[in-house]
Amino acid sequence: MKATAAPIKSTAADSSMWDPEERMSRDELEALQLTRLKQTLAYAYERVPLYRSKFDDAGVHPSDLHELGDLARFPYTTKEDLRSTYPFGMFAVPQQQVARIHASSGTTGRPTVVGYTSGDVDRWATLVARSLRASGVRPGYKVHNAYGYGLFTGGLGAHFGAEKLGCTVIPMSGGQTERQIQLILDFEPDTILCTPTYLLAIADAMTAAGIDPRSTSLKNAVLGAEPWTEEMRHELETLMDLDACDIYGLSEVMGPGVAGECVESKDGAHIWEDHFRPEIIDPFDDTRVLGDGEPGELVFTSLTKEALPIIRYRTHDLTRLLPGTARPSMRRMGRITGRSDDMIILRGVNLFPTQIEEIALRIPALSPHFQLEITRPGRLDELTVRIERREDSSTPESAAAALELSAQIKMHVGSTCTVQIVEPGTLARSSGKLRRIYDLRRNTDPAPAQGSAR
Ligand code: DLL
Repeated sequence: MKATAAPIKSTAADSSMWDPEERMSRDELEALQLTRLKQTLAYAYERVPLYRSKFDDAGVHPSDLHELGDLARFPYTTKEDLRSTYPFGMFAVPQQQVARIHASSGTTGRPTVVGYTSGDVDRWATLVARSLRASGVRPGYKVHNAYGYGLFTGGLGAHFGAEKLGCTVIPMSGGQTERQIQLILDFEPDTILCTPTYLLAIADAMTAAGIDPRSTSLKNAVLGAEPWTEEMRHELETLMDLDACDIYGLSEVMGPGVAGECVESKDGAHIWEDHFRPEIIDPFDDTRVLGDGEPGELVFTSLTKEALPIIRYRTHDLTRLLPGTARPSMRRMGRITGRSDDMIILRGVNLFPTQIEEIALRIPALSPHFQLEITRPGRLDELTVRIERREDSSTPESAAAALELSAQIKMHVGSTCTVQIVEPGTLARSSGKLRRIYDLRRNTDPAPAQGSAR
C-alpha cells in the first residue's frame, strides 16, 4: 500500500481550532455517548411507532440500557424499514418541525427519505465543518463544491458545512466538466469537494484541454460518497499536486460528515463519536458484535438526531474500527472495502472493485478507469475487466500490462478473469458516484455505457 503521510500543501488544525468534543478523553466521550444514547433510545421509543414495536417484539425497553455494550440487545434498523414506512413514517417530529428533506434514489424500489430539524441541519453543518477543517480546509478558503445539489445529501451537506467553517462556497454541483474547469481557473478555489472518480475525470479533462492539473490554485480535495483506495489517493495527489482526504457519511445516518480524515495523518476517517455510536458486526451472523480491528459491517446509532433518530442502522459498508490517532479519543474507520450488497461472488470467490483498483494502479501502463463486467455465457460466471491504458503507454506495454493484471488478480484475489485494454477516454465517466460493476447475469442490468457520462 502506498502511504502518503506527509501533507503536501496543508497544515494540521492545531487543537485550539478543534471543537471542545474533539479534545475530550475517551472516558469523557463514552460518558457523553451513554447519556445521549439513553436519551435517543427513549426518544425513538416514545415517538416512532416502528421503533416501539421493534423494541417490544425484541423484548427490550430503553431502560434496559445501562452501559454502552447493552446497545447490542436492541434490534437493527434497515433500509427496508425506511422503505416500508415511506415517506415520513420514521420521522420523530411533526412535519412543521422538519426543516429539510433529502432522499437517496436507490437503484430499486422506493427512495429512502430522510428529514432534518433546523437543529439537525445546524449539527450536520458543524460536523461537516469539523471534517473539512481536519482535512486542511481553513476559514476564508474558496471552496468549489462539485457534489450534486438536490435530494442527494452531498451538495447541500457540504455547502452548509463549508459556510459554517467560514469559507466562500462556489455551489457548482456535479456535471458540466468544462465549466467546472473554467471556474476553477477563473475563481482560483483552494479546495474542491467531489467524488474521487469525478476529480479524476476533471483532471483528465484538464490534461485533454492542455491545462496542467498541477498548475491550478487547488490545495486540497475532500473526497467521498464512493469507495476509493490509497492507490487512488496517490494518483490524485500526484496528478493534481494537492492533499486528498476522505469524508464519509450516508443519508440515513446524516449525510457527509459522519467521519472525516485528518490531513496530518491521512490514515482513515475519524468517526465523530460525540454524535454517532459505531459498531462492527458479522454481516453473516448479526448476533455477533465484533471487536475493534476486526473486519465486518458498520452499524451506526445516532446520538443527537431529532427528526430521524436511527438505531443500529445496518450500513452494509465493510470496514473495521481502529484506534484514534490525530483525534485520540475518536475511533477511525478503515477504508471501506466495499458494500456487502455490492460484493461480486465469482465462482465462490468474493471480489470488490477496490481490490481491482488497488492492483491496477500499481501497474504503470494502466489508468484508474475501469469497469467490471460479469456474464454467464455457459454454466460458469465470467469476469471481464475492461480498463483504459494510460495515454503514454505503447501497445506492447499495455498488452504486457493486461497479462500482468490478470495474473495479479489471480494471485491476490483468486479469480480468473479476462482483461481487455481499451483506449484512453472510452469508458463512461460519472460526475457523482461511479458505477463500476455491470452484472449481465441479471437481464435487468444494461450493458456498460462507453464514452458518455452517467
Ligand atoms: O454518499 C453521503 C456523502 C456525500 C458522503 C458526499 C461523502 C461525501 P448516500 O448517497 O446515502 O450518502 O450514500 C452512502 O456511500 O453507505 C457508502 O457505501 C458510500 N460512501 C460514502 N462515503 C464514502 C467514503 C452519501 N468516503 C453510501 N468511502 C455509504 C467509501 C463511501 N464509501
